[in-house]
Amino acid sequence: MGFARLLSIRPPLTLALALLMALHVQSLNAAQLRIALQDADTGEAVVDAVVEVHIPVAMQNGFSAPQEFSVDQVDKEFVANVTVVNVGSRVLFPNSDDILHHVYSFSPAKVFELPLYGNGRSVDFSQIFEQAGVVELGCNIHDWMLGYVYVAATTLAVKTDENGQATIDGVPEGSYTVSVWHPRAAEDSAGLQHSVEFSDAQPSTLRSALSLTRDNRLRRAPNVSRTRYR
Ligand SMILES: [Cu+2]
Repeated sequence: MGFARLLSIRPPLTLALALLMALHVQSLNAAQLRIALQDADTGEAVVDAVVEVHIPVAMQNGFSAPQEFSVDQVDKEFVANVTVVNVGSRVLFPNSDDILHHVYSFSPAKVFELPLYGNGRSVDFSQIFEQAGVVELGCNIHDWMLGYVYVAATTLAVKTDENGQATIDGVPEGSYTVSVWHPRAAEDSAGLQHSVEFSDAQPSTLRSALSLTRDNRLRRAPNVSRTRYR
């Protein structure tokens, strides 16, 4: 076997090795979180809870690309009731009803107002959410309309489904705080904050029970005087 032949097979080998190493590094960096939440009192699944993995700011590159979301208004309700977005994302607030709505928020993370508008309005009804936090949505016309935009620091946030379950993929290996938020979670509820170890060796699991207050989305009689500040 000549030296020339050895040289000729070297470049492809090097390339294959580089690809293998790249794949290996990627798999080392990716861990999964499996979430299951239940009501501490009833044992029922907790739907629309938001779970966020808090990675250090220095690691947030690659988890922060702004996206576009939509919170519709259907039958005088916000759909979805809870929407998870990451910082910098744009949220559209279309109106699918044949009546006017007047969307607003007084939450510190995003104060805004979209004065009376109807279906098919051509004026921009989008907002950009630059600050992490929970933004409570209301409508000046229909006081019971209540919705939430949860603005997460990164894309490592998700809301639980009808089974109280959710999955977050692509979490960097390490140990991070994982927070749980729900519109009806009692402030002193156990289970709102966890420290979770992430490794690509096996998925991490978060099974937790939340104490919830009673549903505050009660419809009010139309003649009850309204307050913008609830
Ligand atoms: Cu309305």
